[in-house]
Amino acid sequence: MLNIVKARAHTNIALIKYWGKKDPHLFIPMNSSLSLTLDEFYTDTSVKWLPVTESDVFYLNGEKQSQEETKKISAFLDLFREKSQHFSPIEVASINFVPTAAGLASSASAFAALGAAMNRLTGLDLSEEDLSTYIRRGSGSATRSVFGGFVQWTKGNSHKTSRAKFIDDASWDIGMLTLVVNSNSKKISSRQGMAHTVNTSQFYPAWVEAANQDLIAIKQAIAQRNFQKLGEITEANGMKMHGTMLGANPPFCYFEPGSILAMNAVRTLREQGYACYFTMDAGPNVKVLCRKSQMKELQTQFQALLPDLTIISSGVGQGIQILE
Ligand code: 2P0
Repeated sequence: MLNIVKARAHTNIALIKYWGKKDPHLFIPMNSSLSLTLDEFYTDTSVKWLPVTESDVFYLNGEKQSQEETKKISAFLDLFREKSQHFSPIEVASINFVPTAAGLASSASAFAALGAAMNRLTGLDLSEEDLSTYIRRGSGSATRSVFGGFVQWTKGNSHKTSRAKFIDDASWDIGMLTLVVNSNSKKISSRQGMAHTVNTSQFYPAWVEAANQDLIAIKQAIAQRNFQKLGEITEANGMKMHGTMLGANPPFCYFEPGSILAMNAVRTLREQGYACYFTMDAGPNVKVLCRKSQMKELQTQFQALLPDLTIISSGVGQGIQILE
């Protein structure tokens, strides 16, 4: 058996959002989602067996993490230890490669990289789809980071059936700009936000229905390589997700003034003929789906309209990789 393994996973941005859990313990979502994997943001994680007399240790960006943080990681490692029946403690060392001030949380790439490394270390060698069912239990969005390009997370109804599926390699002139409105960490975590929405939002049932329809439509757009349709569905789906939060009790909102300005800038540039569409996650930053070939020019245009914002461009990322 190997003693040390290092793996890489890229983050992903949902075009059809995951927002709400049916089973919080198993991370079974209320609706299926679909994402684009990005090459600019990723996590490298190595895992190493430790002697049985020691306990799990977790280093993030070179710093040893607290017992509380390590406990969360240990619970995830246990899934792999139980499945493989190898119960030794493990040292986890992760480095997040997210451009400074990107303001992007990285639980997707983090759990995907850790899961990929554990899959190899324990000798389980599960297929990527099967591995995604374990990765899901670290963080829902991580399920989709198993593959590159466009990826679906099929909601399923059990540990085995809630899994990632590769849809398309997105090699048809696709890119994404991140307009960094605020790089501080968010006040309401996605986990809290989605639970509060499921429990209290009058709009929630309509969201689930809309997400199901949007998923079918976006897959058609991808199959037809219809960028305009892809963008329109992405933009509308993101806003419907944010609408559910305005219908929660009490309501809450991730938009900041700068988010509205950034979305308006997308509309302005679209009116000028650029193919660009926005989406937002559980934070104030605005992500812009665009043509890779227009990304440089668009970045200049956005910077002129929004001079104070940091703008990061990214191409399409690949799926999990074993590095050594
Ligand atoms: C998504 N988000 O589909 C949605 C859209 C944020 C908004 O998945 O509780 O960190 O770990 O499953 O995956 C962020 O939530 O939540 C997220 P958990 P996660 O990308």
